Amino acid sequence: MSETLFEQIIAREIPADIVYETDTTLAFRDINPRASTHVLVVPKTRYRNVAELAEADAGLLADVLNTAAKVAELEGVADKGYRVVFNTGEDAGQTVFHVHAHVLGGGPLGPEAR
Ligand code: DGP
Repeated sequence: MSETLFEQIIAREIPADIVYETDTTLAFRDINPRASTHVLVVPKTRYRNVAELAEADAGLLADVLNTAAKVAELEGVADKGYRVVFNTGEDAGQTVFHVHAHVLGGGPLGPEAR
């Protein structure tokens, strides 16, 4: 598998606005935000999509979801509501093939916030 830019962000080879980190996950702001809170959560180990991650390492998927919940708390959107989205495959609009959760919130969310 060739490297994606998320491996470079994890390795600090390219800059990102990092909001939270654990031993196994990294959370950073999306470069093209589609909601006032729009943070990406990635596992530090690469899987192409959430299906591959779920099959290979359910514990790591739980880490990603727990980090998403922590980000929602830190961003102040946990109480009013937020969305966690895994675009999976080209038809869903997945452009970076290192699994990532979009955490979206900060106001009523329309279909553009995915
Ligand atoms: P998806 O379409 O689900 O594969 O989402 C990929 C997201 O990654 C997209 O919303 C834009 C974001 N993105 C692309 N390049 C960069 C980058 O260099 N830095 C950051 N922070 N986000 C990026």
